[in-house]
Amino acid sequence: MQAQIIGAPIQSGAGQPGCIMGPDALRTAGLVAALEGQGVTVSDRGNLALVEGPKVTHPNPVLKNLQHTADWVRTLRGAADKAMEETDIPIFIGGDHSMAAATLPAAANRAARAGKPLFVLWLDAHPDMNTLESTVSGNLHGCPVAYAANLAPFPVFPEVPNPVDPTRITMLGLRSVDPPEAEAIHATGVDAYDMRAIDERGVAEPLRAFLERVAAEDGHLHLSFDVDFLDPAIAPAVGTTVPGGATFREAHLIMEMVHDSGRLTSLDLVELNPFLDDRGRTALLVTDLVASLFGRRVLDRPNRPNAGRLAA
Ligand code: 4U7
Ligand code: MN
Ligand code: MN
Ligand code: MN
Repeated sequence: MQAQIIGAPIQSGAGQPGCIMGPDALRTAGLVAALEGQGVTVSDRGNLALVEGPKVTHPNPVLKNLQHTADWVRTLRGAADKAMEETDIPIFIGGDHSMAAATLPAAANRAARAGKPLFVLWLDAHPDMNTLESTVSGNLHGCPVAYAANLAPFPVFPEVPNPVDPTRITMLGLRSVDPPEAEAIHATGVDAYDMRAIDERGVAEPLRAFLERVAAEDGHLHLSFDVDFLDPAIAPAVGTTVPGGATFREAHLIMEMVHDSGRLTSLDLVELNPFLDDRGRTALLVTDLVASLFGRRVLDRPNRPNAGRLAA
């Protein structure tokens, strides 16, 4: 299996700086070796360079870094559409979650070309379903799902020829949802499991049902992993920490089950802010989770006495 790594050092969609260092921190933590250790042939394409695009404006004055983020989304969209053609599994390393405004439409384009439905597994404390009108913070990393699913006009971003079907999106880990986002989840039929649902049911049951749907419909599967899905006690390197997140084992189990499904077709690793990390532990944890996602089993894990202290 072949994978391409595409670094997108974008931070203008987030409320605080630092995600620009995300791709390099993931490489430093050993992302390429983790993939190669699972037999993946990796081509690391390095970090993208921003290409400035057409001038965009919007009447909502609260929107932050609109031009810069729009330029990034356009730049990454071009690279993502290309990577989708070239490799089995494009891995987009960020960078803030506004990246998904490029990677989701690109994944949907590839699925449409293949005549398959696209499913999205969204692991995040937040649904990122704000519109350019509903966002209160003005941070565009809170908007990519609304854009990619065509829930509202986003004239500042490129056209979306193949909108993502909201009923084929499963979200796990939600615990910070704005009122317009809650409304959008209900109105569109996104399959959303907040942390209360996970407390009651665990991650395996809803995830198994989702993966069975993907298999039954012979779908493509894009996994968008926002580091704030994890509990901040084990993953401090995020700008938008919300207490009560996924545990170490819940996160690994999800990765192991997605691997076993054999369905993964593209991946985002986003929102890592190394400036806020504690001796690289969050970057190391994410890298470890990627190893599980590509097939490392519990019994194959190196038994490093200090690994638990580092990663958990
Ligand atoms: B992330 C938020 F208000 N909803 O819009 C917003 F809570 O990519 C948070 O999931 C967005 O980290 C978080 O600013 C975006 C806020
Ligand atoms: Mn997010
Ligand atoms: Mn989030
Ligand atoms: Mn975040």
